[in-house]
Amino acid sequence: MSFPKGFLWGGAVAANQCEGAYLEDGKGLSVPDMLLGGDVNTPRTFLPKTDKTAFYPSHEAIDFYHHYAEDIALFAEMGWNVFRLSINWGRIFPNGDDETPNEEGLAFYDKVFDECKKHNIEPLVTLCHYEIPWNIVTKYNGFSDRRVIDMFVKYATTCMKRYKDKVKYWLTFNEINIACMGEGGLGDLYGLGIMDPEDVNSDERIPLNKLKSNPQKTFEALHNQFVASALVVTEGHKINPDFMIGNMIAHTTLYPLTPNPKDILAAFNEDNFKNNFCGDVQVRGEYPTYMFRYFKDHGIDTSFITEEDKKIIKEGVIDFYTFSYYMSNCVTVDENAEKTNGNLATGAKNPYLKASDWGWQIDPDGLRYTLNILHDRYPHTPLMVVENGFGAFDKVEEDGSVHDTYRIDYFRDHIKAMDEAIEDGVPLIGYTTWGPIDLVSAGTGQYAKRYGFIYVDRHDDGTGDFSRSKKDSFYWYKKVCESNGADL
Ligand code: P53
Repeated sequence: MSFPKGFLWGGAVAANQCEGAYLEDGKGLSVPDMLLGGDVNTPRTFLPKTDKTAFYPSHEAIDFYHHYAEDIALFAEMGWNVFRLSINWGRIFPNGDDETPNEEGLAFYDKVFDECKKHNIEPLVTLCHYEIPWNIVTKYNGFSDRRVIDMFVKYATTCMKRYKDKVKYWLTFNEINIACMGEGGLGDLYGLGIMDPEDVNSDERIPLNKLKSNPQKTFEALHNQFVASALVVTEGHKINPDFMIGNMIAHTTLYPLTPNPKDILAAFNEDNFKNNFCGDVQVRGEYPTYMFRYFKDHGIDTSFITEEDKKIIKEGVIDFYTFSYYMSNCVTVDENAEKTNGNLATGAKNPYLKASDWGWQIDPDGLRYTLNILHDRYPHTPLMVVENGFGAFDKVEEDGSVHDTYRIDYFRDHIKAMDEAIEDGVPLIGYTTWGPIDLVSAGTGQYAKRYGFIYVDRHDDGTGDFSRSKKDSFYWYKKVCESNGADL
């Protein structure tokens, strides 16, 4: 067993997927509040005019807003020393462009962080986990407008000043590379808050993968996020030099499907674009050369990368690199190869791996491999796995128990893989599992895709009383945290 003393063990959630209370205490609408649910075969849809008869899962989510004390007490019972959560931008600046912050929103997170402190749990705060205020989408077309950089920096520094003695670990944008992953405008909307005006004003329900997309705008907006993220790193260190400020990348590990050199090259290029590009900018402080080839091939005008912005990006490199890891996929030039159906992260099917009911291929060895290649790529940067988990249908027994051995198996194998990676010399500082408590799925909007150690009585038809109960995995993860990863 090689987990160092002080290793961070905990879980991760996002405000929009757990808080609910979507208009309470002055909160404004944010992107997820406009989305209906789907399932593994049905994409989520955007419904512009709030329809009272439709079911928007984020509006109540799991009502963490009113259950936070109870939930954090359960986390503490598991022996956590870290809790990753996001601040919902729209609670602090309801329209994104407000002059002054909303005190009630700020007060809510004071209470949450105080509760963490009471239990000796260190908060790890994501400043933007898809929660771009809806007004920023409709009025500015998201991050494609440079004025939104200042809005984000103002929001982030407001939080950093307010919580400077309560929060040490910060992440700027969740899965900043989602813009490079989605089909159609899905990544644009979630990650960048971009939406074509025609789609914004539509009366029809639009499946997320059918939203219009304009790659030139996508890359300009992503660039603006790099600038915003770098400015927040620089400003954050002025607010408190002890802050550890990181990035966050959705890492779907990619392998060539065959030894055909064309597959090797295709996998290499796709890996660079999807997994490495954003991290390279945020860790190395400059655009990698392979992206200029990409931009040229795709007719992207790169004049938005100005000398001044380059300086900002160089100065604002992150302190630690964090990523989500759920699965791996294969890449091939063979168009007839069988595909997985893992929304946002589709690829060729790997004949050696099993998949979840949502088509996400289970690959713990891929985590050891990924940690090693990341360390090799960024040798001086500490790494943290801030999402990893298994979405599954759970069955509640008559006595209320949930025997989720499949989830325990998934975690055990991935924790062993991290152990091996540390043994390999990887500077891994912590691990937060995704969805330690059941919550709304980002990809499908379902409650039925459950990730938790804690079961929440809430269902896709809107029924349930939000009560919490412990699954078998709860007791198992408690052992893991309390033994610093020795007792698996
Ligand atoms: P859900 C796709 C691929 C990898 C990570 O996802 C992803 C996605 C988006 O679906 O997102 C992260 O809920 C994200 C979380 C999300 C989690 O993965 O679709 O940061 O917000 O809930 C799991 O099963």
